[in-house]
Amino acid sequence: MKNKTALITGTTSGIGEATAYEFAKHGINLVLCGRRLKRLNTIKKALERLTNVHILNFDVRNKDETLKAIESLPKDFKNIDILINNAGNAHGLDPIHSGNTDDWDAMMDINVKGLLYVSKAIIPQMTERQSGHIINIGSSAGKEVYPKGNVYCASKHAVLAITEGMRIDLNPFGVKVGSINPGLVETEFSQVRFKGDAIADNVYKGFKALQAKDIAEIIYFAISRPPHVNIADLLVFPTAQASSTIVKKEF
Ligand code: NDP
Ligand code: 8X3
Repeated sequence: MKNKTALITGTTSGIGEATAYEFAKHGINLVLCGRRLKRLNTIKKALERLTNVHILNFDVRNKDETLKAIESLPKDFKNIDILINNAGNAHGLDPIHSGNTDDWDAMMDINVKGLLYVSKAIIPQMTERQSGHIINIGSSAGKEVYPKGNVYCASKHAVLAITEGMRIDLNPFGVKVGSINPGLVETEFSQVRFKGDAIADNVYKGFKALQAKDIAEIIYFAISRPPHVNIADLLVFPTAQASSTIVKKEF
């Protein structure tokens, strides 16, 4: 994996940040992305002891900003071997009849369109070189719709459809495409979903949720398989979780 370069979106917290740490341990050159520049700088400083790190500070909702940021990569970071499309989040948990349209826009713009913009900026160099690996972070919510999950679940179902589409279209070029689909992972996800409301603190109480590092290790496993092996689609739950709505809690 040494001498490979990975671009990971959403590296300022949670799964993306843990994946950056995991990749750095294995000497993978990193392009860290996110909106919170201060955090990007802190993580860069920590990881530079292990590998080469470059920061791209952009909002995936902004198409021009996204394309320009990726276009601006310096020579040493320009060839992206591994793309981890991780940036994303849920906004709100409301029944469809009282959902907030700004929340809907945010989820579709970030989770679906943002992922497409980043991919659009990077895929041509992979097809040109006839190599590359793209992993899209979907969700158990992309396989199963749960009450009040409506638009978030739709956005993650879209991620899975896009992953399949990419795998089919990029097959002739030898580019690997797969998705990793976690259940409940204890990150800033619920703080964002509930906009800082105290309800977010209860989401991971009473059971051992997945940790960001658990998913980061699985992502590293996926990208470090031999050339003929592609992990196309992986669903990962904490042991306490059986489906989106069945979680064994012990209080
Ligand atoms: P976090 O909230 O901890 O991390 C989300 C990351 O996405 C942050 O680094 C954030 O960076 C980035 N991000 C959000 N919006 C934007 C934007 N507009 N432009 C650029 N970057 C953005 O959550 P997780 O680590 O849990 O989430 C990572 C992925 O995993 C998401 O796609 C999520 O849907 C998925 N997932 C999470 C699960 C969970 O239970 N936690 C389970 C299944 C899937 P910044 O704010 O600095 O821009
Ligand atoms: C995150 C998992 O169940 O909170 O995608 O939607 S869930």
